[in-house]
Amino acid sequence: MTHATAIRSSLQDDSVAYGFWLTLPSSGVAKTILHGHSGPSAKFSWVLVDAEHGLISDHHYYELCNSIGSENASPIIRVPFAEDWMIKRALDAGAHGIMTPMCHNEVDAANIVKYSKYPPLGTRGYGPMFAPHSMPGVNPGPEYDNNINDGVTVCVQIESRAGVENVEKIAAVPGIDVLFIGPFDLSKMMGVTRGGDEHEAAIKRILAAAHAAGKKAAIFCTDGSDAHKRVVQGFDMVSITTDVGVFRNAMLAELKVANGEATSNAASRGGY
Ligand code: 3PY
Ligand code: MG
Repeated sequence: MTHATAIRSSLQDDSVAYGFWLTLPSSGVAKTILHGHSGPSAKFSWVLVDAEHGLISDHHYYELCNSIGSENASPIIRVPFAEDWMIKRALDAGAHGIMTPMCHNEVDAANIVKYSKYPPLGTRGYGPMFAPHSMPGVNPGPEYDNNINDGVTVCVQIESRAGVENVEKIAAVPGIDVLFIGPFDLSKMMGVTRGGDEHEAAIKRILAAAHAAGKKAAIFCTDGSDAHKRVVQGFDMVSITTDVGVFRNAMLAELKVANGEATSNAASRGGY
């Protein structure tokens, strides 16, 4: 039996898996967004805990994973680099999935799978004393140990010209679950305009390669309309936006209203 994490269930259902980027090391921020959904019929099934570019590091992982897991969403930790010890630390703290930046070829991809799985499939070292705490209903011991190789969601970022050129071979690597596009690095690494023809052609190639190999395709989006466009295009998993992006935009929009430069179109609020 595979652990039915929120992200795994959502991807298996063939429904779109919506998530957002957490760059601040704050359970309060994560839970404020996740807790008690009222409004949209869709819900967030995952949160990307960004230890590559966010202000999050190793010692924040455990608390963040538990807070996110307690809201029936999956913490996916983006480690700073695809190294075995970084992936091990993320999984041992309770990540339901890992994401690695800059997967350039099938050798990178095979190593990432190897670091994410216990023997005989891989080389993950053993010591999951804390890992099941973020997985409601999963007991420590054999229940976690015997199922986590299949339960962990392995996401690799395709965000370089080499990654695109090798994407069919990357997608074919057993144990890779999700090809996750980083559109900003992709444009910079390819030396092309973000949103231009070459960039969009690369994105389409990654999407097609993932699906041809029976894998899932995901992409980082800047806002809801960007995400909607990608859902219509056929992406299985989209990150809507980032915590700090939303805070800044919303705060500046309210400042404009207060200053008389704009009229509010947000729902009026009666409290904090
Ligand atoms: C990119 O766009 O490069 C990303 O990795 C998204 O954070
Ligand atoms: Mg990137």
